[in-house]
Amino acid sequence: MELIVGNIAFSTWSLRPWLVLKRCGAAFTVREVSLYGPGYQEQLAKVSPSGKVPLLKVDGETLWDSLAIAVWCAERYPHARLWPADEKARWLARSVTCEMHSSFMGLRSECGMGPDARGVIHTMVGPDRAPPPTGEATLADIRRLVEIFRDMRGRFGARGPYLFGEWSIPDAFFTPVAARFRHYQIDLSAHGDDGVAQAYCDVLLDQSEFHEWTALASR
Ligand SMILES: N[C@@H](CCC(=O)N[C@@H](CS)C(=O)NCC(=O)O)C(=O)O
Repeated sequence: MELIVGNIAFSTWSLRPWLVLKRCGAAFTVREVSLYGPGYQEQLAKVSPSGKVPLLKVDGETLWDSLAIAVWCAERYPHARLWPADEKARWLARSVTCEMHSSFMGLRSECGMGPDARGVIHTMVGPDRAPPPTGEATLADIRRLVEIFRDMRGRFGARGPYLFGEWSIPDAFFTPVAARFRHYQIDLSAHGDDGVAQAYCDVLLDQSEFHEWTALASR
């Protein structure tokens, strides 16, 4: 099984299924393709039916889209309990995962990862930092994320440090957000946080798997 990812330093979509596969204990190799530079799209088109990464090559098929790969993992590795055991928590875990997958365009565009218009490369993993965002759409996205983190941790967090207590797929989807918040020096207390959302982000950034991903990026 092979996971094809974009640049490990900044491909936020790629980090998600990589974290999920790690939590499954799955044996897989990683192939990194570049998402910038001359001719990169032609190279990408040779491996990717959608022209995007991540992709999972398994059982003679190529699966694409980070959410589809996460759902596939939950089916293939039921022992990994990738969705919360509690029924209501599971419904809401899917809701927040899908919201993360389909929304937050303000944050994504103003706090981009990868090369910006000036050629500066923003990464999830390095010590470099960028100025905080000011756009209204971005600030609304940050407030919504803080609200999700506080709400779910408050309701379901008693069993552990992750969003629904024990680790589940939403944690993979929110890890790149935590890295974006760190890189763009976003002070969550200025956006409705009482400390719960920041503590959750700190847990995500301190996952041993995220440290492993960071080490892969600096190889
Ligand atoms: N919804 C897709 C989005 C994938 C996506 O946008 N991937 C970016 C990389 S982080 C990409 O491949 N971009 C191609 C490009 O930059 O040309 C998913 O979840 O996998």
